[in-house]
Amino acid sequence: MYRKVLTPNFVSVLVFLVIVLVVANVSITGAKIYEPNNKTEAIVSGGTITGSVRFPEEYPDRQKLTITKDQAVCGAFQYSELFVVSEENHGLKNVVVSLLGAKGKKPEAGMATLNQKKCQYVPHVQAVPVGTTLEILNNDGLLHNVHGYLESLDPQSTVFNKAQPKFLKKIKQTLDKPGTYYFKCDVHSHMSAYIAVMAHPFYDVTDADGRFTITNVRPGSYTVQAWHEELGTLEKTVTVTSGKTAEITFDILPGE
Ligand SMILES: [Cu+2]
Repeated sequence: MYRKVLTPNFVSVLVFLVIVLVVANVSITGAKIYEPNNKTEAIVSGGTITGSVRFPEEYPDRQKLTITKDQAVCGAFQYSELFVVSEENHGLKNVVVSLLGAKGKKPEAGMATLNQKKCQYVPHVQAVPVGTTLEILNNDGLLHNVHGYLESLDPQSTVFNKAQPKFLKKIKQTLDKPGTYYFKCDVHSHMSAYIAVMAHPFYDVTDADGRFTITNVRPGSYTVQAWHEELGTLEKTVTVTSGKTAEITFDILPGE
């Protein structure tokens, strides 16, 4: 039987397959734009997009939130995280910056934390890969109620709603859909947080100077979106070149 299988026909099919594989490999190699042209050249990676979100003119003051409940733990007031603006460069913190329609290796999901500290969610804004397991912590020694929504605070957008009494230090929740999750505490109405859940790795959240950096972007033209909880979205287009850094600034003008 074995001899019969190894007929000239079988051998020619085998040779044909080997040729196909060799040709396919050559064309795949040819399509890899990040490969160096020769061995002395460094491997060229994608490009970088960096920049800031800022108020070029007037900017809002940091608001004070009056607290009416559990003041022994939470205090009488808190500074709002809504508009945290750098006095140095007028940069705006807590803005999610991402590439629209970007395709890339799906980021690996891991763990993230949303802490409840003195009746405040920490951090106020974060961005994580889709599938991330969120650990919601409660070390305040009092009752919170974590209410999670997707994309809006419409009651119909509820994705989970969990009471967290003082003895329940940790709740786990998987963020399994891309989009922006909104968090409110149903016990303390001033508490809010946002988590942008991403299906690609091209995003960042602005720091205290309003700055962001997105790395390893495949060369090409993109729309970059900046999202802020109150201001909504701003968009800019950018062209990314291999190994280079493109700089963009989102100016928030009066009325925006
Ligand atoms: Cu609460």
